[in-house]
Formats: sequence, structure tokens, C-alpha cells
Amino acid sequence: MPILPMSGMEIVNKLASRGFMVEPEALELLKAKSSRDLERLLDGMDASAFMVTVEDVRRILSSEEVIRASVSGSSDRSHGSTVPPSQATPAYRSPAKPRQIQPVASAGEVRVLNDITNNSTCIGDYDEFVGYFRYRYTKLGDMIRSRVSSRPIESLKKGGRRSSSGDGKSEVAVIGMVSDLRQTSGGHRMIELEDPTGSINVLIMKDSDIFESPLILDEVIGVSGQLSGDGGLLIAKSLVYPDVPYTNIPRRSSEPSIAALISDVHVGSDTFLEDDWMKFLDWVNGDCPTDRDADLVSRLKYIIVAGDLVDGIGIYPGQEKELHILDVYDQYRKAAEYFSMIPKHIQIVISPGNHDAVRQAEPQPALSREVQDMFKQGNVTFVGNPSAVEIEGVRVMIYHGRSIDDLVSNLPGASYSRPELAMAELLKRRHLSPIYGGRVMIAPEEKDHFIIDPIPEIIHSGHVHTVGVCRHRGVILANSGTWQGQTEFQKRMNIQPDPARIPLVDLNTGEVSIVGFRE
Ligand code: D5M
Ligand code: FE
Ligand code: ZN
Repeated sequence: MPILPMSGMEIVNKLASRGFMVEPEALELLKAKSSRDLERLLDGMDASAFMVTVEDVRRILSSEEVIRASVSGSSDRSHGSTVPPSQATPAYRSPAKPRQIQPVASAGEVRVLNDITNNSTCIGDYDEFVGYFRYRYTKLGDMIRSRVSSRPIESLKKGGRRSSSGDGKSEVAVIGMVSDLRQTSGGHRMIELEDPTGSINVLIMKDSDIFESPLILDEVIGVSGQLSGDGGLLIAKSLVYPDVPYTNIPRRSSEPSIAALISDVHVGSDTFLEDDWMKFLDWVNGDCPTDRDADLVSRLKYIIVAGDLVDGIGIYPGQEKELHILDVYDQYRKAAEYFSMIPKHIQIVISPGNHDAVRQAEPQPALSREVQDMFKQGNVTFVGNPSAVEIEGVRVMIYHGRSIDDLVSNLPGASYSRPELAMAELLKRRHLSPIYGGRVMIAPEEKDHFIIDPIPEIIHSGHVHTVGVCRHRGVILANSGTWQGQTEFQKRMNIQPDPARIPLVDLNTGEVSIVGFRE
């Protein structure tokens, strides 16, 4: 890394690319510093800050502590590979107790990698939202920045245009959050893209190759193209998503252990399919019709539940008419009774969904202590939604999947019948719930728990009550269906559930099989 002093313009651009403006006096101080100092400053800046002040420069550059803290983070190793630098040296206020990835969990052990439980700090005020979106922009922007050479949006309008082609037409790239999407009267698409320095209109011509590219509000993308006129419009040539790199190599376990993915059990609902569920419990206990089943069950070491364990109460108007168990605690007691029938050598992970008795805003914390205490068998780990766990070196990101509703209503081609395709669109955006202001109520926590980083081997969702599995650049995307039959509400909405079928993932080969328990 060069350590020479930098020009004022270089400093301004560098700071702007990470979302900061700079006070003139602070700029003067920075001109006397090296580029390495500038990196240190960026590492120490609070993500919710907008302006780099003299105070920031003095505080951060005179403090060795920040550097030592980030170096110790970056030397942390997990399963033989280094934690990505973007995670080790965050450009945001560190949470009080960052959870660091530890070495590989041994067989039969569940290691929690990321979970909001007991780490929630937000009260939902305006500044927190500003900080939250700044964090999201910085993290996702960094993933794109390694693939395109971008400029701050504001610099395009201030006579800072440069021509690379020599024909007077400027080729530039920007990274921004999509703040508006519309069709022009001429049938082209217009995107408004925002970065912390400003916003720009991006035109996708109807005859261009990228016209059909799937785009949604609030996602972070890179756009390269040509500036037109006074620099107020960018004609897009190509789009860059944060996506998983082609070089991604998924981790595998050394043992041929199997994880069963389930969700949306809806204990307490009058459409809960108890007979099918009991068949599943019998199967887990070795009542297997075929040798293939017996082989799968002998290797079954984990059952992961991605939310809606119970049907809950008061989730939608008139729900009480469709409940078989009216008290939510009784519903959890019944669920605990079922889970106590699972052999103790199988580790269970339970994450909540929108029917569970935790806050509705996401990220949701784990089920309450009172509920956890009902599960007495000692093989259950309770985590939040979303969360990430590691089993035998394999990382599983668990997310109930409410954002799939938002994708189905906003992304052409996304459907309830193929939830895995919507999940692939989420992975491409490296974010589990990109659209703000839809069905998912987002709590502006300090850190964006929806960001998919590091890249897991498996993303497991539910919510839509249909089963679907696919693979995107080595990552297994699985939606685990439901144990609830069609409800009155779903009849009205014409939602066809696909109950009592579950994906099983072989952690050693990455193979997925689907087993069914329908009576
Ligand atoms: O969601 C079960 C299924 O029902 C899932 O496909 C989403 C859909 N659903 C749930 N609530 C709504 C509303 N309000 N409108 C449209 N579709 C909905 P679950 O979380 O189990 O109730
Ligand atoms: Fe559900
Ligand atoms: Zn749900």
C-alpha cells in the first residue's frame, strides 16, 4: 500500500467513496498524512457519521488502540481460511462484544456465528436508520468495489468528468442504492441511484442487453456506462451485483452427517398436519420403510427449524377461529413435547418466524427464556432470525423468509411456487431483505444482520410453505415447506402449500434429497 501523502482531491474522493464528507480544516490536517493514515481514519470512523471532523482526525490518528483492535480481528481464522478483511476491520462503530468466528465446530456441536439475540441496541430513531443504511451501503458497496472502479456520484457533476475513450464520451462507474425505479414514456427504464454524496438518474435503454435485468428498490448495485450532457444522466452499459464470486469454494464436513431442514410447523393451528408430523418423528426414531431411509436416518445429526414453530395468536384477524390450541404458551408446550421425542444425539436449532412470540421487527431475537425452558432435553440451540450457525465446518444462514413476499410482489418472475429462485435473487444481492418499507419491518440495528457475509454453504428459509432447492455458485438455497395444510386465508389468496416434505443436506457431499411424510 502506498504511504505517500495524498492530494486534497484524492482524499475527498477516497472519503466520499466510503460515504463521508470532510470539513475543510480536517482536510488540511489529512493532506499532511499518508494514505495508510487515511485507511486508519476510515477504519476508526463511526458509520453513522456523515462528516469527517478535525476532532475525528485527532482522535483516531492519535489512537493506536483502533489499529490493534482491527489487526487482532483480521488474524482470526476459521476452518483454515482467513475471515474476510471487510469483516475484520469494520468501518463502523464496533458492537460492544463482537462475535468472532471460531475454529470449526466438532461433530454434534452447533456454533452460533451471528445472532441478534441479546445484542439489540436500536430504538428505531431517524439517526439509527441513517447509520443502518450507511452500513448497508458500505458493506455491499465494498463487495462491488473490488470488481469495478467507481466514482462518487457527486464528483460526476462537478466538472470532474474524465474521458477514457478519447472521443469526448465519458466512461464511468458508480455504486449506489436504488432509490427509484420507473418506466419512461419512451419505454426505457430509469433508475435513481444514490450514494452518500448524491444521486443520479441512470437510463437503461429498451434495446440494451441489460434491459431485462431484475432490479428492486433499495438494493446496492454498480453501474457502468456513459455520462450524457452535463453529467446528470448515466446511460447504463452494464450492471454489477454484489453476488457470490465465481471462485467461491464451499466448505464440506469430514463426516457424512445429514442436516434436516424444516420450518413452519404451526403447532396449535387446526390445519397442523399432526399425522404427517408424527410420521416424521417415527422416521427420525428409526421407523424407516426402506434401506435408503435407514441410511439417511443413521446419518441424521441436525434438525434446523427456520421459524413459525407455532401458529401463535393474533397474527391475523380471525385467527382464533382456526386455532386448535388457543394459548400460545400451550402451543410451545406441545411443540416442546414433540421435540422431546427426537433422539438426543440429534442437535436441534430453532429460529423464530412471524407467527412466533417475539418482536415482529427483524432481526428477531430467539424465543424467550420462558419458552426455551420448556425444551428440557438439552439438545436445542435457540437463535434469532436471521442468524448463522456452523455445524461440522458448514455454515448455515437461517432466515424465516418474510422478504420472499416482497420479492414475489416486486420482482417479475418471482413466485410462491419456486421460492428457491427468489432466494437466489437475495443471494445475488448478498442481502436477505433488500426492499425497505414492504412486508418486512426492519429494525435499524447497528449492524445489518441481513447481509450475507461471509458466504455460507447453505441458506435455509421457510415462510412461503412450499419446498424448493437450488444451488447458486456453490451455495445451497433451500426452502423447507410446512407442516400446515391450506388455511382459509391461503385458499382466498390461492396459495397452494406443499406440506410434510423436507430437504435433507449431506454436509459432506453437498447433495440434497427431499423426503416426504404425507399420509
Ligand atoms: O405465511 C404462509 C404463507 O401465506 C406465505 O406464503 C405467505 C402468505 N401470507 C402470509 N400472510 C400474508 C398476507 N398478509 N398477504 C398475503 N400473503 C400472506 P405465514 O407466515 O405462515 O402465515
Ligand atoms: Fe408459516
Ligand atoms: Zn411465516
